[in-house]
Amino acid sequence: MTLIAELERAAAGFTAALAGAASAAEVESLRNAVLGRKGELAALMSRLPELPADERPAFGKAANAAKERLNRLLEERLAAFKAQVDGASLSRFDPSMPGRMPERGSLHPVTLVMEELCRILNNLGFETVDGPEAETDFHNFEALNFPADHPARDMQDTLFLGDGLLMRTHTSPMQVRAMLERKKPPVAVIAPGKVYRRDYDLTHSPMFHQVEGLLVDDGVNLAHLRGVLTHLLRELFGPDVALYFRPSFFPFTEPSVEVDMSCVICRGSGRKGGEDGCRVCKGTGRLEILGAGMVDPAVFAAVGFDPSCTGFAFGLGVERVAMLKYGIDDLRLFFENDLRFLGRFVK
Ligand code: FA5
Repeated sequence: MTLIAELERAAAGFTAALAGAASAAEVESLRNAVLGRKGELAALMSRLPELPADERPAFGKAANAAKERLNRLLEERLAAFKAQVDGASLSRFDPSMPGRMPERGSLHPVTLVMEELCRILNNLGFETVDGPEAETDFHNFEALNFPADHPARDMQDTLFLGDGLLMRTHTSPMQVRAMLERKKPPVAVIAPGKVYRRDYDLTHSPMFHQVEGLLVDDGVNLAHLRGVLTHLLRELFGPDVALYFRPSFFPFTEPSVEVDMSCVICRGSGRKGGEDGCRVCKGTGRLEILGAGMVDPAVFAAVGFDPSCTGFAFGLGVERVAMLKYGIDDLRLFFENDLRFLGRFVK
């Protein structure tokens, strides 16, 4: 029998065996036996030198064509077996089985509160501004009426970077930048961001977040400040929240106030569940929530505004608001990245 006839017989045998194969595994073993490196086809090819030189190209061509055709047939047969298996598993599909839910992420609680604060204040017309976290002494202290030897600098444990730079200790330097940029009133801005102090305990962290607000315009007074803060805190904590202004001191505001609000847990009663002392407000019925005041004329002078301008500023700690809003009593939880804690905020 000629070599080419042997090739045709092998191809016919392979086609018949493929048609009779009962499983994908059988098809795979046929692949090895016929098309594999030591298979029938390879053995025929190795006999090429037996042919006269002028017949070799025709045989080579026929062998390659057969190999291609058989490969295609084999892949078709394998695909048919796979489709059968898929069909069978689909028929076992139980639509009443509970699904496997993908894990869902959420925004960090501090981000959620920060975004809510900004949304409420943006709706009142305050524009959001940004500024550097590594600040100059001028923007963080000097322009805010803290001269170099002012004892009020001791209130904030500053992380100094050298070369006149420091990690900003509050968001107030951004109000200085906003006034310098705008050059004259009106100014209505909020400045959210990270701030840094050498501080660490249950309620203090070395990095935390503040949102600062500033309004400078004709005839701005404490009543406007009270109106804005009342709206802000009621939007955040509910319509029954009461506000209390206590005299305080900040170098950059005069008069300055510390703002308390009625306790969100005991609703200002100081008692909880028949007990005497509410744990959150320690029985006082009030919670300290933010610092504020009328902008000191010295600040206006430092940024080149007319010192007779009028304006108010306020600043609050975002973690503090988030702790009250979500009933969290350890601020460090915010920064431990524990998914059991963060998972509580998935909507
Ligand atoms: C200030 O930082 C002022 N710049 C706020 C201000 C702005 C007053 C404009 C007047 C006008 P104070 O140091 O009190 O103020 O900080 C504000 C809030 O930041 C505090 O009420 C507290 O909620 C929060 N806070 C302070 N230190 C920490 C800390 N280490 N960790 C977490 N929150 C803190």
